[in-house]
Amino acid sequence: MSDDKTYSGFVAIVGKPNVGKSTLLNNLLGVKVAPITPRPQTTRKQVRGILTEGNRQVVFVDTPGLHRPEDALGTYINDQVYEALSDVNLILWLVDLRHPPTDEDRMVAEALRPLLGKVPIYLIGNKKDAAKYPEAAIEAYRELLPEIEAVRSISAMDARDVAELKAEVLAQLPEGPFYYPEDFVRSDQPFEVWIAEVIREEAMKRLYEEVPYAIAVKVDEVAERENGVLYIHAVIYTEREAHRPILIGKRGRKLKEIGQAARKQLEVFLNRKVFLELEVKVYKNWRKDREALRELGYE
Ligand SMILES: Nc1nc2c(ncn2[C@@H]2O[C@H](COP(=O)(O)OP(=O)(O)OP(=O)(O)O)[C@@H](O)[C@H]2O)c(=O)[nH]1
Ligand SMILES: [Mg+2]
Repeated sequence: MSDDKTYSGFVAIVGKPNVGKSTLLNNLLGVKVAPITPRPQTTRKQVRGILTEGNRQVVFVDTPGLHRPEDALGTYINDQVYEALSDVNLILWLVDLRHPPTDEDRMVAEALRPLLGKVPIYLIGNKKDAAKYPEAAIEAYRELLPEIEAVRSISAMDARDVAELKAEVLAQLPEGPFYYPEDFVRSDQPFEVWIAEVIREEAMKRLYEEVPYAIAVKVDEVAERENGVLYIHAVIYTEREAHRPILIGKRGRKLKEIGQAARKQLEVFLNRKVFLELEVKVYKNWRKDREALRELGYE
């Protein structure tokens, strides 16, 4: 046996919105690379997370939740999922054990069905910690795709469950070259995009009804200041004039809260002082417009 063999592969994490895909990705990596909120459709683009352990490297691909699209953004989101399913070595299909399958889970099962026999698919029942009837639930999900390769129940927030799943995934990898340098520890997202996602996460957590879905964040300046502070300017776009006062809040309180929370998160991750300036702009009906989507980074 030679020691210089390497093993590698792509592993897609798929499922309907809000089942805990990004939580699982972040905890598999031990670094937060994807935004997490209690709201469905938080993730909008694929996020790759790279994990290297010894001679094994896995590229996890976190995907948005597959759902019934209502606009151009929704279609874009679903396309991101279908794209992520091609050419992977393993698929982790996440479901929520707190309830039985819904139409959206059936939609995911239908998307996966043609891949049976071609790629191993693991059914991962998540949120075990909060489920009343986890055994009954996982059986109901298994029935959607009975030929599935393996079935597990986990809590993506439980370190031991995540470690076990990680070991299993690493053991599955075929022989192959590393796709990223060994010391590449985060995601493939550009720095500005990662910052924008942190801001969008903190904004989504503090907004209600359709407003969290109607925003997009773009970082347009990142600059080193002489005093060691990292200066960041970002714009929060929303699709309607009526959203502007909601985003800004009484006496600017809401925007300030969002900015403070995002700044704190950035400072912790970057381990340095950050000065974050946020601006709110209206971009009429951006979610319905392909061109606007591209401009806002969804391309
Ligand atoms: N109780 C419990 N909650 C969890 C678990 N995993 C994730 N959550 C919560 O579920 C919510 C959604 O988590 P996300 O990781 O954003 O889910 P997602 O599947 O990436 O969602 P989308 O990006 O919208 O498709 C958050 O409030 C998480 O804290 C778990 O194992 N147990
Ligand atoms: Mg997500």
